[in-house]
Amino acid sequence: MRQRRTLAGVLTVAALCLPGFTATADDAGTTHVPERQLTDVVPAPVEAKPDPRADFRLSPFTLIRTQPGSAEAKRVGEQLAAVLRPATGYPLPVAATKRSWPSTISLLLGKADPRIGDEGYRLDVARRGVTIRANTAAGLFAGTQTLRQLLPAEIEADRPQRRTWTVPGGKIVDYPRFAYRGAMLDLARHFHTPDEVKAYIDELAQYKINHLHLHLTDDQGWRIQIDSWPELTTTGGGPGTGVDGEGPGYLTKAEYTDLIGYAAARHITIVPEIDMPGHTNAAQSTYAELNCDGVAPPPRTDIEVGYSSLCIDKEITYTFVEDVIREVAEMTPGPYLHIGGDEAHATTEEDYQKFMDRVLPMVYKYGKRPAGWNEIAKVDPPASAVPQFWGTTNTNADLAEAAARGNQVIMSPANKAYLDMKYDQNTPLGLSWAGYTEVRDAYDWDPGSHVEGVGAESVLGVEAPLWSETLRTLDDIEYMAFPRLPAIAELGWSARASHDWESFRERLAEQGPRWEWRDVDFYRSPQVDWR
Ligand code: IFG
Repeated sequence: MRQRRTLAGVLTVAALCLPGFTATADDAGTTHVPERQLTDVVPAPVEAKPDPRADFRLSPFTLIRTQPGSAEAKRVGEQLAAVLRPATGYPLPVAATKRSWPSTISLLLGKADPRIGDEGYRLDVARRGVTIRANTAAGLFAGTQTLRQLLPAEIEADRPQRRTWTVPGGKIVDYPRFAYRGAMLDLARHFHTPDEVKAYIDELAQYKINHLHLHLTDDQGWRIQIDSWPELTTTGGGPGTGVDGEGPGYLTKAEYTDLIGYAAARHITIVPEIDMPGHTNAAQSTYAELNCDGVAPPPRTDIEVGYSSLCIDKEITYTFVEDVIREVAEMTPGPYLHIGGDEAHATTEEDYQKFMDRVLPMVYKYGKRPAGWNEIAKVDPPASAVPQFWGTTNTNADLAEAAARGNQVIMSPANKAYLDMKYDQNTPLGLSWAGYTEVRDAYDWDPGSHVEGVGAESVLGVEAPLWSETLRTLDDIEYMAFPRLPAIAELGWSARASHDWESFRERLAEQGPRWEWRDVDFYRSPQVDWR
Protein backbone atom coordinates (compact mmCIF):
# COMPACT_ATOMS: atom_id res chain seq x y z
CA MET A 1 0.00 0.00 0.00
CA ARG A 2 1.54 3.37 -0.97
CA GLN A 3 2.33 5.45 2.11
CA ARG A 4 0.74 8.99 2.03
CA ARG A 5 3.65 11.42 1.93
CA THR A 6 2.36 13.52 4.84
CA LEU A 7 4.39 16.40 6.24
CA ALA A 8 4.77 14.39 9.49
CA GLY A 9 6.06 11.47 7.47
CA VAL A 10 8.62 13.66 5.69
CA LEU A 11 9.70 15.23 8.99
CA THR A 12 10.09 11.77 10.54
CA VAL A 13 12.28 10.61 7.67
CA ALA A 14 14.36 13.80 7.94
CA ALA A 15 14.69 13.35 11.70
CA LEU A 16 15.81 9.77 11.20
CA CYS A 17 18.80 11.00 9.24
CA LEU A 18 19.95 13.23 12.13
CA PRO A 19 22.90 11.60 13.84
CA GLY A 20 21.96 9.84 17.04
CA PHE A 21 18.25 10.21 16.60
CA THR A 22 16.97 6.70 16.49
CA ALA A 23 13.23 6.78 16.39
CA THR A 24 11.76 3.71 17.93
CA ALA A 25 8.26 4.93 17.05
CA ASP A 26 7.07 5.32 13.45
CA ASP A 27 4.74 8.17 12.48
CA ALA A 28 1.75 6.21 13.82
CA GLY A 29 3.41 6.46 17.24
CA THR A 30 3.48 2.69 17.81
CA THR A 31 6.65 1.10 19.13
CA HIS A 32 8.84 0.01 16.26
CA VAL A 33 9.08 -3.80 16.37
CA PRO A 34 12.39 -4.87 14.79
CA GLU A 35 12.38 -8.04 12.69
CA ARG A 36 15.21 -9.43 14.76
CA GLN A 37 14.90 -10.30 18.45
CA LEU A 38 17.86 -9.99 20.78
CA THR A 39 17.76 -13.76 21.31
CA ASP A 40 17.81 -14.58 17.57
CA VAL A 41 21.47 -15.58 17.69
CA VAL A 42 23.32 -18.85 16.96
CA PRO A 43 25.06 -19.91 19.18
CA ALA A 44 22.58 -18.89 21.90
CA PRO A 45 24.10 -16.20 24.15
CA VAL A 46 24.49 -16.91 27.87
CA GLU A 47 22.35 -13.90 28.91
CA ALA A 48 20.13 -11.66 26.76
CA LYS A 49 17.90 -8.96 28.27
CA PRO A 50 15.77 -7.28 25.52
CA ASP A 51 14.78 -3.62 25.86
CA PRO A 52 12.34 -2.68 23.09
CA ARG A 53 12.69 1.00 23.95
CA ALA A 54 16.39 0.87 23.12
CA ASP A 55 16.46 -0.24 19.48
CA PHE A 56 19.43 1.19 17.60
CA ARG A 57 19.15 2.23 14.00
CA LEU A 58 22.26 2.29 11.83
CA SER A 59 22.46 5.54 9.88
CA PRO A 60 24.63 7.16 7.20
CA PHE A 61 26.27 9.04 10.09
CA THR A 62 27.11 6.00 12.21
CA LEU A 63 30.76 5.81 13.31
CA ILE A 64 32.61 2.68 14.36
CA ARG A 65 34.84 3.62 17.31
CA THR A 66 37.57 1.31 18.56
CA GLN A 67 39.75 1.15 21.66
CA PRO A 68 42.50 3.76 21.23
CA GLY A 69 45.98 2.17 21.09
CA SER A 70 44.79 -1.31 20.07
CA ALA A 71 45.62 -2.29 16.49
CA GLU A 72 43.79 -5.59 17.06
CA ALA A 73 40.60 -3.77 18.09
CA LYS A 74 40.97 -1.48 15.06
CA ARG A 75 41.17 -4.59 12.84
CA VAL A 76 37.93 -5.91 14.34
CA GLY A 77 36.37 -2.52 13.58
CA GLU A 78 37.57 -2.61 10.00
CA GLN A 79 36.26 -6.16 9.60
CA LEU A 80 32.86 -5.09 10.97
CA ALA A 81 32.76 -2.09 8.64
CA ALA A 82 33.62 -4.34 5.68
CA VAL A 83 30.63 -6.51 6.53
CA LEU A 84 28.15 -3.64 7.04
CA ARG A 85 29.12 -1.24 4.22
CA PRO A 86 28.02 -3.18 1.08
CA ALA A 87 24.35 -3.71 2.01
CA THR A 88 23.82 -0.37 3.80
CA GLY A 89 25.85 1.78 1.43
CA TYR A 90 26.86 3.78 4.51
CA PRO A 91 30.46 5.07 4.89
CA LEU A 92 30.78 3.71 8.45
CA PRO A 93 34.19 5.25 9.15
CA VAL A 94 36.36 3.46 11.73
CA ALA A 95 38.23 5.64 14.24
CA ALA A 96 40.35 4.83 17.29
CA THR A 97 39.07 7.54 19.57
CA LYS A 98 37.98 8.11 23.16
CA ARG A 99 35.21 10.45 22.02
CA SER A 100 31.78 8.97 21.70
CA TRP A 101 29.46 10.51 19.11
CA PRO A 102 25.73 10.06 18.63
CA SER A 103 25.10 6.91 16.55
CA THR A 104 28.34 5.10 17.36
CA ILE A 105 29.27 1.43 17.46
CA SER A 106 32.01 1.24 20.12
CA LEU A 107 34.42 -1.70 20.37
CA LEU A 108 36.20 -1.34 23.70
CA LEU A 109 38.70 -3.45 25.63
CA GLY A 110 38.62 -4.03 29.37
CA LYS A 111 36.18 -3.26 32.23
CA ALA A 112 33.82 -5.92 30.91
CA ASP A 113 31.98 -8.46 33.08
CA PRO A 114 34.64 -10.69 34.77
CA ARG A 115 32.66 -13.81 33.75
CA ILE A 116 33.40 -13.31 30.06
CA GLY A 117 37.00 -14.55 30.14
CA ASP A 118 39.21 -14.38 27.04
CA GLU A 119 36.60 -15.02 24.37
CA GLY A 120 33.43 -13.54 25.81
CA TYR A 121 31.94 -10.07 25.39
CA ARG A 122 29.26 -7.73 26.64
CA LEU A 123 26.96 -6.14 24.03
CA ASP A 124 24.81 -3.13 24.93
CA VAL A 125 22.32 -1.88 22.33
CA ALA A 126 20.84 1.54 23.07
CA ARG A 127 19.16 4.22 20.96
CA ARG A 128 22.31 6.34 20.82
CA GLY A 129 24.61 3.50 19.95
CA VAL A 130 25.97 0.01 20.42
CA THR A 131 28.84 -0.86 22.76
CA ILE A 132 30.77 -4.12 22.70
CA ARG A 133 33.20 -4.65 25.56
CA ALA A 134 35.64 -7.57 25.85
CA ASN A 135 38.96 -8.45 27.43
CA THR A 136 40.54 -9.40 24.09
CA ALA A 137 40.15 -8.74 20.38
CA ALA A 138 38.80 -12.29 20.06
CA GLY A 139 35.99 -11.32 22.40
CA LEU A 140 35.27 -8.15 20.42
CA PHE A 141 35.24 -10.24 17.24
CA ALA A 142 32.75 -12.67 18.82
CA GLY A 143 30.57 -9.72 19.80
CA THR A 144 30.57 -8.38 16.25
CA GLN A 145 29.37 -11.79 14.99
CA THR A 146 26.39 -11.46 17.32
CA LEU A 147 25.78 -7.85 16.21
CA ARG A 148 25.87 -9.02 12.56
CA GLN A 149 23.15 -11.59 13.30
CA LEU A 150 21.01 -8.97 15.08
CA LEU A 151 20.71 -6.98 11.84
CA PRO A 152 18.15 -7.99 9.19
CA ALA A 153 19.21 -10.80 6.82
CA GLU A 154 19.64 -8.26 3.98
CA ILE A 155 22.79 -7.05 5.72
CA GLU A 156 24.41 -10.03 4.00
CA ALA A 157 23.73 -8.56 0.53
CA ASP A 158 26.74 -7.46 -1.49
CA ARG A 159 25.05 -4.29 -2.78
CA PRO A 160 22.94 -1.51 -1.17
CA GLN A 161 19.44 -2.51 -0.03
CA ARG A 162 16.79 0.17 0.47
CA ARG A 163 15.61 -0.47 4.03
CA THR A 164 16.19 0.61 7.63
CA TRP A 165 18.83 -1.20 9.66
CA THR A 166 17.49 -1.75 13.15
CA VAL A 167 19.27 -3.61 15.94
CA PRO A 168 16.95 -4.78 18.75
CA GLY A 169 17.67 -2.96 22.03
CA GLY A 170 18.98 -4.64 25.17
CA LYS A 171 21.99 -6.18 26.84
CA ILE A 172 23.87 -9.42 26.17
CA VAL A 173 26.57 -10.99 28.34
CA ASP A 174 28.11 -13.97 26.55
CA TYR A 175 31.06 -16.38 26.82
CA PRO A 176 31.86 -19.93 25.67
CA ARG A 177 31.22 -23.16 27.58
CA PHE A 178 34.19 -24.98 25.98
CA ALA A 179 37.57 -23.59 24.93
CA TYR A 180 37.92 -25.74 21.79
CA ARG A 181 35.16 -25.33 19.21
CA GLY A 182 36.38 -26.86 15.98
CA ALA A 183 35.63 -27.97 12.46
CA MET A 184 37.77 -30.38 10.42
CA LEU A 185 38.22 -30.41 6.65
CA ASP A 186 39.73 -33.45 4.90
CA LEU A 187 42.04 -32.14 2.14
CA ALA A 188 43.55 -35.59 1.51
CA ARG A 189 40.70 -37.60 -0.02
CA HIS A 190 39.81 -34.57 -2.10
CA PHE A 191 41.97 -31.46 -2.27
CA HIS A 192 40.02 -28.26 -1.59
CA THR A 193 41.75 -25.10 -2.77
CA PRO A 194 42.94 -22.33 -0.43
CA ASP A 195 40.06 -20.14 -1.64
CA GLU A 196 37.53 -22.86 -0.79
CA VAL A 197 39.10 -23.27 2.65
CA LYS A 198 38.96 -19.48 3.18
CA ALA A 199 35.28 -19.41 2.21
CA TYR A 200 34.64 -22.14 4.78
CA ILE A 201 36.63 -20.18 7.38
CA ASP A 202 34.42 -17.12 6.71
CA GLU A 203 31.34 -19.22 7.53
CA LEU A 204 32.88 -20.91 10.59
CA ALA A 205 33.81 -17.55 12.15
CA GLN A 206 30.18 -16.45 12.18
CA TYR A 207 29.30 -19.27 14.57
CA LYS A 208 32.20 -18.56 16.94
CA ILE A 209 34.19 -21.64 15.85
CA ASN A 210 37.82 -21.06 16.92
CA HIS A 211 39.77 -24.06 15.54
CA LEU A 212 40.07 -25.52 12.03
CA HIS A 213 41.67 -28.99 11.90
CA LEU A 214 43.12 -29.72 8.43
CA HIS A 215 43.45 -33.44 7.60
CA LEU A 216 46.51 -33.04 5.33
CA THR A 217 47.67 -36.60 4.63
CA ASP A 218 46.06 -39.98 4.03
CA ASP A 219 46.21 -43.05 1.78
CA GLN A 220 45.00 -41.20 -1.31
CA GLY A 221 46.95 -37.95 -1.11
CA TRP A 222 49.67 -35.92 0.66
CA ARG A 223 48.65 -32.24 0.72
CA ILE A 224 51.36 -30.27 2.52
CA GLN A 225 54.78 -29.39 1.11
CA ILE A 226 57.69 -30.90 3.07
CA ASP A 227 61.11 -29.65 1.87
CA SER A 228 63.09 -32.62 3.18
CA TRP A 229 60.78 -35.10 1.38
CA PRO A 230 59.77 -33.13 -1.75
CA GLU A 231 58.19 -36.05 -3.64
CA LEU A 232 55.46 -36.25 -1.00
CA THR A 233 53.58 -33.47 -2.80
CA THR A 234 54.92 -33.62 -6.35
CA THR A 235 53.99 -37.32 -6.47
CA GLY A 236 51.84 -37.95 -3.36
CA GLY A 237 49.92 -34.79 -4.10
CA GLY A 238 50.39 -34.97 -7.80
CA PRO A 239 48.20 -35.79 -10.79
CA GLY A 240 45.68 -38.55 -10.22
CA THR A 241 45.85 -38.46 -6.43
CA GLY A 242 42.69 -38.39 -4.35
CA VAL A 243 39.52 -40.45 -4.43
CA ASP A 244 38.63 -41.36 -8.04
CA GLY A 245 41.96 -39.82 -9.04
CA GLU A 246 40.53 -36.33 -8.71
CA GLY A 247 43.90 -34.78 -7.85
CA PRO A 248 46.33 -33.06 -8.12
CA GLY A 249 46.48 -30.65 -5.27
CA TYR A 250 48.55 -29.66 -2.29
CA LEU A 251 49.34 -26.64 -0.12
CA THR A 252 52.70 -25.07 -0.66
CA LYS A 253 54.29 -23.75 2.52
CA ALA A 254 53.37 -20.24 1.39
CA GLU A 255 49.72 -21.22 0.88
CA TYR A 256 49.59 -23.00 4.26
CA THR A 257 51.12 -19.96 5.96
CA ASP A 258 48.64 -17.69 4.17
CA LEU A 259 45.74 -19.85 5.41
CA ILE A 260 47.12 -19.65 8.95
CA GLY A 261 47.07 -15.84 8.72
CA TYR A 262 43.61 -15.73 7.18
CA ALA A 263 42.23 -17.96 9.93
CA ALA A 264 44.06 -16.06 12.68
CA ALA A 265 42.52 -12.76 11.53
CA ARG A 266 39.18 -14.44 12.26
CA HIS A 267 40.43 -15.77 15.59
CA ILE A 268 40.57 -19.34 14.28
CA THR A 269 43.61 -21.53 15.08
CA ILE A 270 44.73 -24.07 12.46
CA VAL A 271 45.37 -27.62 13.73
CA PRO A 272 47.40 -29.64 11.15
CA GLU A 273 47.01 -33.41 11.04
CA ILE A 274 49.67 -35.80 9.72
CA ASP A 275 47.93 -39.17 10.04
CA MET A 276 50.16 -42.06 11.21
CA PRO A 277 51.10 -44.93 11.54
CA GLY A 278 48.09 -45.90 9.39
CA HIS A 279 46.48 -43.98 6.50
CA THR A 280 49.99 -43.62 4.99
CA ASN A 281 49.75 -45.10 1.49
CA ALA A 282 50.38 -41.75 -0.27
CA ALA A 283 53.77 -41.42 1.46
CA GLN A 284 54.66 -45.10 1.08
CA SER A 285 53.68 -45.28 -2.59
CA THR A 286 55.93 -42.24 -3.12
CA TYR A 287 59.00 -43.37 -1.14
CA ALA A 288 59.72 -47.13 -1.46
CA GLU A 289 62.21 -46.96 1.42
CA LEU A 290 59.34 -46.23 3.79
CA ASN A 291 58.03 -49.79 3.27
CA CYS A 292 59.34 -52.77 5.24
CA ASP A 293 60.02 -54.70 2.00
CA GLY A 294 61.44 -51.62 0.22
CA VAL A 295 58.75 -51.92 -2.43
CA ALA A 296 56.39 -49.00 -3.06
CA PRO A 297 52.74 -50.09 -3.14
CA PRO A 298 50.60 -48.64 -5.93
CA PRO A 299 48.81 -45.32 -5.29
CA ARG A 300 45.22 -45.76 -4.05
CA THR A 301 42.13 -43.84 -5.21
CA ASP A 302 39.45 -46.01 -3.55
CA ILE A 303 37.97 -45.29 -0.12
CA GLU A 304 39.00 -48.42 1.82
CA VAL A 305 40.73 -47.76 5.19
CA GLY A 306 43.02 -49.66 7.56
CA TYR A 307 45.33 -51.41 5.06
CA SER A 308 48.49 -49.25 5.38
CA SER A 309 51.14 -48.91 8.08
CA LEU A 310 54.52 -47.24 8.33
CA CYS A 311 57.34 -49.74 8.91
CA ILE A 312 57.68 -49.67 12.70
CA ASP A 313 61.09 -51.41 12.88
CA LYS A 314 62.95 -49.32 10.25
CA GLU A 315 64.95 -46.31 11.50
CA ILE A 316 64.18 -44.34 8.34
CA THR A 317 60.53 -44.29 9.46
CA TYR A 318 61.46 -42.16 12.47
CA THR A 319 63.75 -39.93 10.41
CA PHE A 320 60.81 -39.37 8.06
CA VAL A 321 58.33 -38.76 10.85
CA GLU A 322 60.63 -36.37 12.69
CA ASP A 323 61.40 -34.40 9.50
CA VAL A 324 57.67 -34.02 8.82
CA ILE A 325 56.78 -33.09 12.40
CA ARG A 326 59.62 -30.56 12.52
CA GLU A 327 58.66 -28.84 9.28
CA VAL A 328 54.94 -28.76 10.08
CA ALA A 329 55.58 -27.51 13.63
CA GLU A 330 57.87 -24.76 12.32
CA MET A 331 55.10 -23.32 10.13
CA THR A 332 52.26 -23.78 12.64
CA PRO A 333 51.91 -21.05 15.30
CA GLY A 334 49.01 -22.86 16.99
CA PRO A 335 49.63 -25.10 20.01
CA TYR A 336 48.36 -28.40 18.55
CA LEU A 337 49.83 -30.92 16.11
CA HIS A 338 47.46 -33.83 15.34
CA ILE A 339 49.20 -37.14 14.57
CA GLY A 340 46.09 -39.11 13.59
CA GLY A 341 46.60 -42.63 14.97
CA ASP A 342 43.26 -43.93 13.71
CA GLU A 343 42.45 -47.29 12.07
CA ALA A 344 45.99 -48.66 12.31
CA HIS A 345 44.60 -52.12 11.52
CA ALA A 346 47.82 -53.09 9.68
CA THR A 347 49.93 -52.25 12.75
CA THR A 348 50.10 -54.70 15.68
CA GLU A 349 49.12 -53.39 19.12
CA GLU A 350 52.71 -53.86 20.25
CA ASP A 351 54.10 -51.97 17.24
CA TYR A 352 51.50 -49.22 17.68
CA GLN A 353 52.68 -48.74 21.26
CA LYS A 354 56.33 -48.74 20.14
CA PHE A 355 55.59 -46.20 17.40
CA MET A 356 53.69 -43.82 19.67
CA ASP A 357 56.33 -44.09 22.41
CA ARG A 358 58.87 -42.71 19.91
CA VAL A 359 56.66 -40.23 18.05
CA LEU A 360 54.67 -38.47 20.79
CA PRO A 361 57.92 -37.10 22.34
CA MET A 362 58.86 -35.68 18.91
CA VAL A 363 55.73 -33.48 18.95
CA TYR A 364 56.77 -32.01 22.30
CA LYS A 365 60.38 -31.66 21.09
CA TYR A 366 59.16 -29.24 18.43
CA GLY A 367 57.02 -27.30 20.89
CA LYS A 368 53.59 -28.65 20.14
CA ARG A 369 50.84 -30.43 22.12
CA PRO A 370 49.87 -33.70 20.42
CA ALA A 371 46.31 -34.50 19.48
CA GLY A 372 45.19 -37.79 17.99
CA TRP A 373 42.09 -39.85 17.28
CA ASN A 374 40.94 -41.70 20.39
CA GLU A 375 43.02 -44.82 19.62
CA ILE A 376 46.01 -42.96 21.08
CA ALA A 377 44.32 -43.22 24.51
CA LYS A 378 45.37 -46.89 24.69
CA VAL A 379 49.12 -46.11 24.67
CA ASP A 380 48.88 -44.22 27.99
CA PRO A 381 49.95 -40.93 26.35
CA PRO A 382 51.27 -37.91 28.31
CA ALA A 383 48.42 -36.22 30.23
CA SER A 384 48.60 -33.14 27.99
CA ALA A 385 47.96 -35.16 24.82
CA VAL A 386 44.45 -34.65 23.45
CA PRO A 387 42.50 -37.75 22.34
CA GLN A 388 39.68 -36.95 19.88
CA PHE A 389 36.65 -39.21 20.36
CA TRP A 390 35.07 -40.37 17.09
CA GLY A 391 33.22 -43.46 18.32
CA THR A 392 29.51 -44.15 17.95
CA THR A 393 28.97 -45.59 21.44
CA ASN A 394 28.70 -43.93 24.85
CA THR A 395 31.47 -46.00 26.41
CA ASN A 396 35.21 -46.24 25.71
CA ALA A 397 37.30 -47.68 28.52
CA ASP A 398 40.66 -46.39 27.19
CA LEU A 399 39.22 -42.88 26.84
CA ALA A 400 37.68 -42.91 30.32
CA GLU A 401 41.03 -44.06 31.77
CA ALA A 402 42.82 -41.28 29.88
CA ALA A 403 40.32 -38.75 31.26
CA ALA A 404 40.92 -40.14 34.74
CA ARG A 405 44.67 -39.60 34.17
CA GLY A 406 43.98 -35.97 33.29
CA ASN A 407 43.79 -36.02 29.49
CA GLN A 408 41.42 -33.47 27.96
CA VAL A 409 39.20 -34.89 25.20
CA ILE A 410 37.78 -33.39 21.99
CA MET A 411 34.32 -34.80 21.34
CA SER A 412 33.49 -35.72 17.73
CA PRO A 413 31.11 -38.71 17.96
CA ALA A 414 30.71 -39.95 14.38
CA ASN A 415 26.96 -40.52 14.74
CA LYS A 416 26.47 -36.90 15.92
CA ALA A 417 29.27 -34.65 14.68
CA TYR A 418 30.52 -36.23 11.42
CA LEU A 419 29.30 -33.83 8.73
CA ASP A 420 30.06 -36.39 6.00
CA MET A 421 27.24 -38.61 7.27
CA LYS A 422 24.22 -38.50 4.98
CA TYR A 423 21.18 -36.60 6.36
CA ASP A 424 18.97 -39.47 5.18
CA GLN A 425 18.89 -42.20 2.53
CA ASN A 426 18.23 -39.61 -0.19
CA THR A 427 21.29 -37.47 0.48
CA PRO A 428 23.38 -37.52 -2.73
CA LEU A 429 26.70 -36.89 -0.94
CA GLY A 430 28.36 -38.41 2.10
CA LEU A 431 28.66 -41.82 3.72
CA SER A 432 26.40 -43.67 6.14
CA TRP A 433 28.58 -46.11 8.12
CA ALA A 434 27.78 -44.23 11.38
CA GLY A 435 24.10 -43.89 10.48
CA TYR A 436 22.04 -41.03 9.06
CA THR A 437 22.48 -37.71 10.89
CA GLU A 438 19.71 -35.14 10.65
CA VAL A 439 20.01 -31.70 12.23
CA ARG A 440 18.36 -32.76 15.48
CA ASP A 441 20.81 -35.71 15.82
CA ALA A 442 23.69 -33.22 15.53
CA TYR A 443 22.09 -30.98 18.16
CA ASP A 444 20.53 -33.26 20.73
CA TRP A 445 23.53 -34.55 22.70
CA ASP A 446 25.80 -33.20 25.44
CA PRO A 447 29.59 -33.21 24.89
CA GLY A 448 29.96 -32.90 28.68
CA SER A 449 28.29 -36.22 29.41
CA HIS A 450 28.31 -38.16 26.13
CA VAL A 451 30.94 -40.74 27.04
CA GLU A 452 30.76 -42.60 30.36
CA GLY A 453 33.62 -41.52 32.60
CA VAL A 454 34.42 -38.44 30.54
CA GLY A 455 32.78 -35.56 32.41
CA ALA A 456 32.57 -31.93 31.30
CA GLU A 457 35.75 -31.11 33.22
CA SER A 458 37.62 -33.57 30.94
CA VAL A 459 36.18 -32.14 27.72
CA LEU A 460 38.39 -29.59 25.94
CA GLY A 461 35.59 -29.05 23.45
CA VAL A 462 33.86 -30.28 20.31
CA GLU A 463 34.75 -30.63 16.64
CA ALA A 464 32.71 -31.33 13.49
CA PRO A 465 34.82 -33.36 11.02
CA LEU A 466 33.97 -33.24 7.29
CA TRP A 467 35.65 -36.11 5.41
CA SER A 468 35.88 -35.53 1.66
CA GLU A 469 35.63 -38.98 0.03
CA THR A 470 32.40 -37.91 -1.70
CA LEU A 471 32.94 -34.14 -1.87
CA ARG A 472 34.28 -32.17 -4.83
CA THR A 473 33.27 -28.50 -4.54
CA LEU A 474 32.62 -25.73 -2.03
CA ASP A 475 28.89 -26.24 -2.62
CA ASP A 476 29.36 -29.86 -1.50
CA ILE A 477 31.13 -28.67 1.67
CA GLU A 478 28.33 -26.18 2.40
CA TYR A 479 25.55 -28.70 1.71
CA MET A 480 26.97 -31.13 4.28
CA ALA A 481 28.05 -28.50 6.82
CA PHE A 482 24.89 -26.37 6.89
CA PRO A 483 22.73 -26.56 8.92
CA ARG A 484 24.53 -29.11 11.15
CA LEU A 485 27.78 -27.16 11.79
CA PRO A 486 25.85 -24.40 13.69
CA ALA A 487 24.40 -27.17 15.89
CA ILE A 488 27.89 -28.33 16.88
CA ALA A 489 28.98 -24.70 17.28
CA GLU A 490 26.12 -24.10 19.73
CA LEU A 491 27.06 -27.23 21.73
CA GLY A 492 30.60 -25.84 21.98
CA TRP A 493 29.67 -22.28 22.91
CA SER A 494 26.28 -22.07 24.65
CA ALA A 495 25.44 -22.83 28.24
CA ARG A 496 23.99 -26.31 28.76
CA ALA A 497 21.02 -24.68 30.54
CA SER A 498 19.94 -23.04 27.28
CA HIS A 499 20.04 -26.28 25.27
CA ASP A 500 16.60 -26.56 23.68
CA TRP A 501 15.73 -28.06 20.29
CA GLU A 502 12.60 -25.96 19.73
CA SER A 503 14.53 -22.73 20.38
CA PHE A 504 17.44 -23.88 18.22
CA ARG A 505 15.30 -24.87 15.23
CA GLU A 506 13.53 -21.48 15.38
CA ARG A 507 16.83 -19.60 15.47
CA LEU A 508 18.22 -21.86 12.74
CA ALA A 509 15.27 -20.97 10.49
CA GLU A 510 16.37 -17.31 10.80
CA GLN A 511 19.81 -18.27 9.49
CA GLY A 512 18.36 -19.60 6.23
CA PRO A 513 17.76 -16.20 4.55
CA ARG A 514 21.27 -15.11 5.56
CA TRP A 515 22.76 -18.19 3.88
CA GLU A 516 20.70 -17.42 0.79
CA TRP A 517 22.11 -13.88 0.60
CA ARG A 518 25.60 -15.36 0.98
CA ASP A 519 24.94 -18.11 -1.60
CA VAL A 520 25.62 -20.80 1.01
CA ASP A 521 24.24 -23.98 -0.56
CA PHE A 522 22.62 -25.41 2.58
CA TYR A 523 20.38 -28.48 3.04
CA ARG A 524 16.77 -27.45 3.70
CA SER A 525 16.14 -30.00 6.41
CA PRO A 526 12.42 -30.87 6.85
CA GLN A 527 13.04 -30.55 10.61
CA VAL A 528 13.24 -26.74 10.29
CA ASP A 529 10.49 -24.28 9.22
CA TRP A 530 12.75 -22.30 6.87
CA ARG A 531 11.74 -18.66 6.43
N1 IFG B 1 36.87 -43.05 9.43
C1 IFG B 1 38.21 -42.59 9.11
C2 IFG B 1 38.32 -41.37 8.20
C3 IFG B 1 37.21 -41.28 7.17
C4 IFG B 1 35.88 -41.44 7.86
C5 IFG B 1 34.73 -41.17 6.90
C6 IFG B 1 38.26 -41.41 11.25
C7 IFG B 1 39.05 -40.95 12.44
C8 IFG B 1 35.80 -42.82 8.46
N2 IFG B 1 38.89 -42.23 10.38
O1 IFG B 1 37.12 -41.03 11.11
O2 IFG B 1 39.58 -41.39 7.54
O3 IFG B 1 37.39 -42.24 6.16
O4 IFG B 1 33.51 -41.03 7.57
